Amino acid sequence: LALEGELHRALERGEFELHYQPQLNMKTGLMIGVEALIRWQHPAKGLIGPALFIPVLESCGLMELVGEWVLRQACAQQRDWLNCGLPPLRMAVNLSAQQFRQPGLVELVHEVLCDSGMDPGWLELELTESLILEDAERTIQTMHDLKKLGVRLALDDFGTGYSSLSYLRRFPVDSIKIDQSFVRDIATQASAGALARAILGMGHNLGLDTIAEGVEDASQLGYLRKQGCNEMQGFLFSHAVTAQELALFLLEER
Ligand code: G
Ligand code: G
Ligand code: MN
Ligand code: NA
Repeated sequence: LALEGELHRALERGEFELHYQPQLNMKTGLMIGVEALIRWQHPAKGLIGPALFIPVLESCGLMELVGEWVLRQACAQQRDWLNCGLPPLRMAVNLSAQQFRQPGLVELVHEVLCDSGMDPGWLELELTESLILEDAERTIQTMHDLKKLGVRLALDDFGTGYSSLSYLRRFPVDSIKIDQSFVRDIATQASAGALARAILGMGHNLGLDTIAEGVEDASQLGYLRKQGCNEMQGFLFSHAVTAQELALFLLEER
């Protein structure tokens, strides 16, 4: 496949970049973290989003290499901002199910933390709910191994999978991310609102941080705020931006 070869070259030539989407603490209004999102700066086609190339990376066996690059880049960037005197930010990195199952993942995360000098508590790995379904015992073991490194674990796209709620007790996660699909319809569809409320209540009762994703307008913000949601992410606040733009946001904020 032509795209495979192009992706190989993209990695060699440094055409991948990370953009960072702010996550806000609604009590203080301040940025508490960012989610790192990969893009491909294609020499001819311009900026390409991950939905178009991550599946290809996964099917051609390149995801492991690119995933390592993402992790290294994200941790180095977090340290860089700190070194510039900016306040510490949580750095969230997405891991696909395939990446989560790759041999040596825990060792890799450990190595990247050591190499970057990043405090592990500021790294959050976003995992998808589908992992839980596939091989729960092994997943729990890997999660515990990752927790021993001191990193945070988040369940991404929460509510869209089929995981039994009772599993949530057994998985050592720190936070859950309410899926965009519920947030989108939250103020207009009773069922979406009810689901979001239930997830917030459950998160609260289990002592988990709960962040709403895909917040795009003031009515969604208002609804979520009323339901006690303290962390939000979405286009209402900011798209994913370059590292330089993010540093400017932080400087303006403080
Ligand atoms: O940034 P955007 O909304 O286009 O991302 C689309 C999808 O790609 C999302 O599901 C997101 O989790 C995923 N994604 C973005 N960056 C990464 C990455 O670095 N690694 C993995 N595994 N997935 C990513
Ligand atoms: O699967 P994951 O949650 O990692 O996906 C993150 C994706 O969601 C990114 O591609 C990001 O660009 C996108 N995203 C972030 N905020 C919003 C938003 O407010 N609205 C929409 N439609 N997409 C968003
Ligand atoms: Mn995510
Ligand atoms: Na998500």
